[in-house]
Amino acid sequence: MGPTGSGKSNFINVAARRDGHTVGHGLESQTSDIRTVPENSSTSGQSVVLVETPGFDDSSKSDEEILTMIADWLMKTYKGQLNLATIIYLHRIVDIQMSGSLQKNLKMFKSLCGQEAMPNIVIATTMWRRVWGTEGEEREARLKSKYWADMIAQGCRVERFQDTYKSAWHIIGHLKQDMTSNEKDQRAQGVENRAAQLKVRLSSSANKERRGIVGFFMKFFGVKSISRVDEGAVVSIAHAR
Ligand SMILES: Nc1nc2c(ncn2[C@@H]2O[C@H](COP(=O)(O)OP(=O)(O)O)[C@@H](O)[C@H]2O)c(=O)[nH]1
Ligand SMILES: [Mg+2]
Repeated sequence: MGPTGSGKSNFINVAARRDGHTVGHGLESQTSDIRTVPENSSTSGQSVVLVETPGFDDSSKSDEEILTMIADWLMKTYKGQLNLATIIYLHRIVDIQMSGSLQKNLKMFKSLCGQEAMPNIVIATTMWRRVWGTEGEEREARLKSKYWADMIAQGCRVERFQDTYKSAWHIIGHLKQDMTSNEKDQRAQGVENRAAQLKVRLSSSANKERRGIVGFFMKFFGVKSISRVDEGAVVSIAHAR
């Protein structure tokens, strides 16, 4: 998981020894924007499925659609035969600031996975070849102490992706024992509850944003009050000018 451009496709291509041209390989599937690639673990030979989910900044979909997609996938996986071994969250070390969009991605990711999943989570930083001197290390230290501290305290690992097959499998790590079906049920239930809460939060912040736009138009057109405000009203005031 991770924002668009954080290197998710690249990570999977390196871990599965695919170059860009073999995407769409017979065994791969890409349904509803979730890409799955079957592969064998480099260490144990166990069969593994590498999964790429879209980031919360996909311009073709709303946050709510992406949330639903990822939550449904997580629930289905917890309830199914697969064992969700490692969740990797990618972050580009070249990013100078934690922009609003990066913060939102991280917040949604944390809130959706929940505290109990933290020991299975690895934050992996990408694009180390594009930073110079101690720039990357300093940025990593700041991220660890400011934005990732709570996750680290809850058992999440932080690693650097060095763009190699070996590094990818080091990050994926030793595959954990299967969870009991009871644990899996609890995880699925947790995801369902948290996704529902997040949807409420998303829709209330969308409403706040809408009120913000209405307020802006009222000020702009010198309107003191509007008794019934909806998006249509704002559009017609805008057109009347
Ligand atoms: N140098 C470098 N480039 C990367 C790395 N990961 C991704 N890229 C490049 O960054 C761009 C976006 O990566 P991509 O894997 O498509 O990101 P996604 O949107 O998260 O799937 C592509 O042009 C990649 O070639 C990395 O670890 N190092
Ligand atoms: Mg991608």
